[in-house]
Amino acid sequence: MKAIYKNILRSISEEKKGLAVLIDPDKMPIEKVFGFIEKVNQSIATHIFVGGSTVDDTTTAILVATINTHTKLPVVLFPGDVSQITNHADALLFLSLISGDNPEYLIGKHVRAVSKLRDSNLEVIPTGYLLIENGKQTSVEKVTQTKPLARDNVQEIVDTAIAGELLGMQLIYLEAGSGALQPVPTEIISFVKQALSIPLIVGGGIRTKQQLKNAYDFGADLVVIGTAFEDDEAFFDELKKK
Ligand code: 1GP
Repeated sequence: MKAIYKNILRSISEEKKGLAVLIDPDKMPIEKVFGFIEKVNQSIATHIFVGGSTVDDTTTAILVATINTHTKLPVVLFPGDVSQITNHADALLFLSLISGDNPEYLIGKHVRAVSKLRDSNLEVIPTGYLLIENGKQTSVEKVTQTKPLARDNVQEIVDTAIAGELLGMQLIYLEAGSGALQPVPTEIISFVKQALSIPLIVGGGIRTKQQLKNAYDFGADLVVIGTAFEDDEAFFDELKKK
């Protein structure tokens, strides 16, 4: 087992929660990286995730290399597409969109990723990715041509997460979608967490310290926040390391 996943497991055993700051290469000009990463470094963030739905490979590679020279935090790819896989990162969430039935996002893109992974040192972490309905269409829905799981069908969400674990996924990620109006409901987080023995990631629409606390209190092991930091870097001030 490689270091980044091992550290996530160790944090859980020590009851420490994780926070990943998500950087979308489309929205982060290189000249802004230094100042932004300084704020990340001074915050309680434990990981930096990089990914977006529409960026090209060179942009992501340059951005990840630049981020990595400014931080000691693990930089983890959260790719919207195979083209975003770069060796400059430390790890890759190898995402399977198990809430949907599009074979491209269950196996197709994974096969195409292999030529990029063959000679790489990236830690590859198989991750079951579940899109949860949040009231408006998300870009994941549009890009992948899949429907999210209905938020009132908790049993189906729990069963999908368990199926992911049984398939050998090492993480389960409950996603409301970037900029979601409402985060994943705490009831869903709680039921899914109780059903799993692997770590649980929650993201999408978390904009306040209280929403972050709620996600942790109800069972998220690692929370991902992107839009709230993009919209207002002052949010980092509320999340400073003590
Ligand atoms: C999106 O879960 C992440 O894939 C983060 O969402 O941008 O809404 O924080 P936000």
